Amino acid sequence: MRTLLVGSLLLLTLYTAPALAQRTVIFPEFASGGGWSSEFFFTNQGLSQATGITVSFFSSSGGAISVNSNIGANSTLKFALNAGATQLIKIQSPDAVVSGYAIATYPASAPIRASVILRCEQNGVLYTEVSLAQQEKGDHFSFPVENSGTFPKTALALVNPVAYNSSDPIAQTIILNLIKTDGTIQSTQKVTLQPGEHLARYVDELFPNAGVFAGSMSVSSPFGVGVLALRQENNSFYPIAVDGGPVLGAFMLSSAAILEIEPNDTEATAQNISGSAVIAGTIWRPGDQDVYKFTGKAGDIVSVICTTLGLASNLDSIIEIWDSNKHLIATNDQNGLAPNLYPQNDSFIQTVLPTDDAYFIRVVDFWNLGDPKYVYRLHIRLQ
Ligand SMILES: [Ca+2]
Ligand SMILES: [Ca+2]
Repeated sequence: MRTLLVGSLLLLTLYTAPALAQRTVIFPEFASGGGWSSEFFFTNQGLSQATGITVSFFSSSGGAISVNSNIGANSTLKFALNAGATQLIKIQSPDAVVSGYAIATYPASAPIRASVILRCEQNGVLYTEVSLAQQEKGDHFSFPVENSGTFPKTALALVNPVAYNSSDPIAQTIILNLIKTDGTIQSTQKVTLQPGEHLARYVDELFPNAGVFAGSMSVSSPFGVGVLALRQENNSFYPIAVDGGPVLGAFMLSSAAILEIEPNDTEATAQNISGSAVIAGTIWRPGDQDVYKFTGKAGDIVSVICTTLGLASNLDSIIEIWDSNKHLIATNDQNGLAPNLYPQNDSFIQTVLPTDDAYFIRVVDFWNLGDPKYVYRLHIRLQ
């Protein structure tokens, strides 16, 4: 359904934002100095020249870092790539250690891929050489975690890039869940990052009670973050594949579904929900909206899954959470699971409530369509 209509959506996008459309990707970690070096490779996979490509470097606090490179010294390096061409950017090592993250921007239509090789050498001995691919913007991520108290250790880096929210830089509270091998949640942590901030920690620093652990970590943010995971053995680091999707099963509820009650299309007619609940609803006509109201406290975590799994539904959901002042807290269209592999039309939000307030969850169809077959289950989990 989405695939059939992508052409018209693309035309709409081009019409509303014709010339300046850009794609932003992130490298959640880079380092140079003190034996560390970083080499970036940008390749134009397309058939025409791409101009105005930028890569910018930031410290852990989000300030611009000027780097010395083979194509010049600056905090933002700009270049063009002919079709098929590769640009190598080698950050030349200063004496002091410089670390942080990098953001690259490409013309939206240019198929450019990039990776960075982080290398650490001490007294002629190579300890670490890690190749990391560029990361696309996403709200949800997950990756495997192992913690033993000694080695191997899992480390992660999180970034709240200003470039993702350039019109209105905001602090973001990121939710980290340690999920056991049986699919249940061992523990949950909240990490707030100021605009531009970068944080690198071992898993057992973020979860001091992790103990001997094997499983996965699910990461959720309201407006997109950068996430990197590394495995450390003694002095060496190895990359861990970070998937651009959450672990959903841990947040499904098994309680009996409550039936949706229409009319519920506005805040005034919203259906009240107390505590965690599963709702059986339907976007029963084109333009239908279903609004649910709950009371939350500052710091509460709310997880919402809108799923059509097993329902033979045509719904392509979008879900949103609003506060009582009509301020959008979080929104999700596709849940981030790998495209072309899994049903992509379901939605997932996991977010921290900012204040004590009445909140509204709104369910709509992406295409503004609807009929009695547009059924869904809404799993609302408050903790
Ligand atoms: Ca409905
Ligand atoms: Ca409705």
